[in-house]
Amino acid sequence: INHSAQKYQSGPPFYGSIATPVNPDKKPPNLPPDHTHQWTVSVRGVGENDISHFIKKVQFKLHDTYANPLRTYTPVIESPPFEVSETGWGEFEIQIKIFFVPECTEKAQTLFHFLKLHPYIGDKAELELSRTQRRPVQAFIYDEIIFNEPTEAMYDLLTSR
Ligand code: SLL
Repeated sequence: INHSAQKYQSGPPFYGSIATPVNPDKKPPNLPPDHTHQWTVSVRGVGENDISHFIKKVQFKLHDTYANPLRTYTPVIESPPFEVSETGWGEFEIQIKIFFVPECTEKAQTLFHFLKLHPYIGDKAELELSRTQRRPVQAFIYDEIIFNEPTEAMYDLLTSR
């Protein structure tokens, strides 16, 4: 039994989005006419670092303009990364709420990600190239989840991988 753990920092979750302008010559069949981009928002561990063993579920809350804006992913059913792929026309903030397994007595934690569809490129020629080549626009960041005084069951779970 390990009583020494005051704090446990998990491997960083890595989350964000990648968006690609729709190619007008290869439009997906059911694409609404005003949808200009395809995108995916995801949350995952970094490299070997699995985060799914202490996650019960992940909820992504999309903008209200989407049908069923709340999308839920459960590790026991779906395998990681937890992600949502959609099409759309606009940028907005996505709420990513992470619920932990019952061993962990922590409350759910919420991350916020601003879905980025358009590149921030100052140089006009570069911006034009990015558009004409339909380059993907990525916005990912690392965060950390810190468990203060984890329960013993949780500590065992976290350190068993
Ligand atoms: C705003 N930032 O504040 C914008 C909202 C919402 C984008 C952007 C929905 C697609 C659909 C979509 O792309 N929403 O029709 O399903 O006004």
